Amino acid sequence: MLWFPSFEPLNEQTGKGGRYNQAMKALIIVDIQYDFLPGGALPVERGDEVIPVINRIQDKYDLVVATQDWHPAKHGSFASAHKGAQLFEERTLGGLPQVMWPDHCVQMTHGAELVADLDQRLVEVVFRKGMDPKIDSYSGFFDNGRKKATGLADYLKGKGVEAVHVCGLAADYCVYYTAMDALDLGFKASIIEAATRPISATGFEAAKQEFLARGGWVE
Ligand code: VGL
Ligand code: ZN
Repeated sequence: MLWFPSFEPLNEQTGKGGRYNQAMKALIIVDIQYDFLPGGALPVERGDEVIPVINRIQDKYDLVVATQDWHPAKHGSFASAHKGAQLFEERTLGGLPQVMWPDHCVQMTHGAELVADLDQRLVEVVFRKGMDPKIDSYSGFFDNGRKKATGLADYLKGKGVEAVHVCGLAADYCVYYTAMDALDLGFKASIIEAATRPISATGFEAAKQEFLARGGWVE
């Protein structure tokens, strides 16, 4: 007979057995890269302050993963790739609304590297995003058109993760979109406010309301 550990009955006393993977909670550390820190190409005000906070909380999770914005030069989200575009104005890219960002997180540049002060000892996998020049990718799960998955959802589900806690930069873009997609994918999801900073404070206030209304929590 084919024996598989997931068929072991759950022992209520020890908590052992039962499903192959017990309910797990994961920390997702979003885009802690030099370009998002003060002095970087797309700086988030006081973005550096989240790093010691993130380092302190990592060991409270069963699993820690990170994301990395990883654009080719001349990525379609860069204002420099569009004739006459102003920084931060809204245009379109492949039929989707697109903010015209300064060049940032260009592959193999210092600005794209994960910050050395981030303790990576517990980070099991780094999921890269934003490689396709024709579409931006705020969420760690999918590109903005949801055409391609990064593999993060399958990875987390394969590990038995039920709840994700999202931190990092920037609160109103990649953190928010990652947390919203997590809810859509059936995870419980929170945003850790002390461990994130926004590009726009008002943008993040609106994002938080959307996230709470969708069933997320802010801790
Ligand atoms: C991000 C804008 C453009 C982020 C990435 O990490 O929040 N924001 N690319
Ligand atoms: Zn980007």
